[in-house]
Amino acid sequence: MASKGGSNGKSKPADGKSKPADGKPKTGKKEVKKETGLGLTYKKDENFGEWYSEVVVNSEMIEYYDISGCYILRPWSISIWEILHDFFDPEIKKMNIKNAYFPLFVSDAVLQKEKDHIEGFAPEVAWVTKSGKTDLEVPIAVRPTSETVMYPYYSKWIRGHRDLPLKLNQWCNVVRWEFSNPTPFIRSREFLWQEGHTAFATKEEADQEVLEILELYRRVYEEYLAVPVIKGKKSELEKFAGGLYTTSVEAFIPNTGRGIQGATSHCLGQNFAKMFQINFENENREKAMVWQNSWAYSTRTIGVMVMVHGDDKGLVLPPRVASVQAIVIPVPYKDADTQGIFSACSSTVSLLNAAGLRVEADLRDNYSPGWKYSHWEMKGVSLRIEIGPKDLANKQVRVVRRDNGSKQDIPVDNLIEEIKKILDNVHESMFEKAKKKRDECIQKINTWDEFIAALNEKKMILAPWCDEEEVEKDVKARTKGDMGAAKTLCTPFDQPELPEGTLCFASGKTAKKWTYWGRSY
Ligand code: 86X
Repeated sequence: MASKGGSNGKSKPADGKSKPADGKPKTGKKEVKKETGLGLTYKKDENFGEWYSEVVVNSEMIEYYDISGCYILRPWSISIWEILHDFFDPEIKKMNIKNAYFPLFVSDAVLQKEKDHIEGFAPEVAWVTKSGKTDLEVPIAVRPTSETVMYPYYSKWIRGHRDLPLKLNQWCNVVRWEFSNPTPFIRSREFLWQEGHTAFATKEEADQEVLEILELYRRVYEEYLAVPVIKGKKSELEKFAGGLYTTSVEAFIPNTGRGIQGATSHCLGQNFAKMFQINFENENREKAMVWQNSWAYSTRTIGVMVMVHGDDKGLVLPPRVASVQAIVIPVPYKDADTQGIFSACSSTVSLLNAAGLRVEADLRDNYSPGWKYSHWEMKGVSLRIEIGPKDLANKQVRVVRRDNGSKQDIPVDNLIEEIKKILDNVHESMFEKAKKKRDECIQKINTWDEFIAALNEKKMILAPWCDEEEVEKDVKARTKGDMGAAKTLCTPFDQPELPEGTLCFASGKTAKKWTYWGRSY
C-alpha cells in the first residue's frame, strides 16, 4: 500500500469523482464529485491498496504523519479501540487477570536474556542512544514486546504455589521498526495492543486459558467487528519460536487473497521459566518451574474490519463498534417548518441516546443534506435518519442503512425498538455477507496442481498436510515470487473428516491434518 504524497508520507486531499454515467469500470483517478467534493478516487476492486489508504484518511480515522510507518489515530478510530477495550477488559477481569503497567524501556542486558528468540527480531528493535546531544552511557531499547521487561519480576514475585497463578495484562504501545510495506493499522511501526502474560503451576491450567482467551478474540472479531475468523493452531514454522505452541484467529481479505493473523494466544511451556528462573516451591515442597502463556490483540483489528467491510463509498462500521450508530439529518424544504424539523431531530437524538444508543444529529447549516449524506457514508455510520416535512407531518422518520442502502419509514412511536432491531440486523447481515464472501474464497484441494491453481486465484486453501516443517519450507521455496510465498495460516480446530490414506498435497506422505494455506499479511 503506497504511503501517499511521496517522502513526507502525507495524504493528498481527495480529488475523487463519482461513477461514470456509463457505469463501466474505470481504472485510475476520477474527478471531484462536483456537488459534494466528497467521494473516493479509487475503487475497492480496482486498486485496493490506494482505496484502503484513502478510506482510512477520508473517514477521519487516520492522519498520515511525517515518520514513515507511524500514524495518528484520530477519535473516529480510537473510539473503536475503546469499545473493544470495554468488552475485553471486563472479560479478562472475570478470569481474575489484573492490569499492570511496565516500563516502555528495556536495557540491552535484559533484552539479551532472550537472545535466542531476539536474534531474528534484532533489526526491528528501536534504540534510544542520546539525551539531548549527549550519548547515553548505555543505549536503551524501546519494547517490541514485554517478555524481557516483565519476566525478571515474575521470577522475583513468584516464590511458592500460593503465589500462583500470576496473571497480568497491560494495555500499551510497542515499537517494531519494520521495513516492509507499512500500512495503517495492519503494519505500523508503533501500535497499541493488550499483552497478557500469565504463569501457572500446571500445564493443564495454562492449556485451558489459551483457549479461553482465544474464544474472547473470536468474539472481538465476530461479535463486535462482524469479521468471520478461523480458530486454529500455528505450524512449527509459524508459531512463536519462544513458546510451546501458538493458537490464533485468522481472518481473510478477499480483495488481496491474503490471510491475516487476527490475534494470538500462546502456551509458552517452561521455556521462559528456564530462561528467567521463574521457579516455585510446590505443595510437596519441591522446586518446580511455572507454565506460562502470553496473548495479544492489537489495533490491527481495526484495519481488518476496514478491509473486510469498506466499500466504494468509504468505511462501513459494524454498529457495535461505531461511536455513532445513527446520524440524524434534517431535510428542510424552502417553505417547510424548519424549526419543527430541527427540534424533531434534537428530540430524536435525546430519545435514542436515553435508550443507550449512540446517536448524533448533524444540524450544521453550512452543508446541504446531500453533502451530509456523503460525509456520513464515508465515515461508515450504520444508519442515517432523515427528517423532512413529510416525516414531521406523518410522525415518522426515514431510516437508510449504510450496509445495503435500504430505506424504510418508521413511526416515531416505536422508534427505539425498531432502531435496536435494525442495528442488530445490520450486524448480522454484515457478518453473514463477509462470511459468505470469505467462504467463497476457501478452496479445498488434494494435489499440488490444484494448490497452485487455487493460489493463483487468490484462494484460502484447505489442504491435507503431513505437518512436517521441511515440507512447509519447501512449499515456501516453491511458491516464492513478488507476490510473496504461500505458507500455513493455521490448522483449524474444526477439522473436516480426513479419510484414511489421504496424502499430503505437497510431499505425498500420509496427511495428518487439514491445514489452511495461502499468502498472508
Ligand atoms: C513475538 C510474542 C508474544 C506477548 C505475543 O505474540 C503476544 C504478546 N509477546 C511476540 N515477537 C517477539 O518476541 C519480538 C521480539 C523482538 Cl525483540 C522484536 F523486535 C519483535 C518481536 N516480534 C514478535
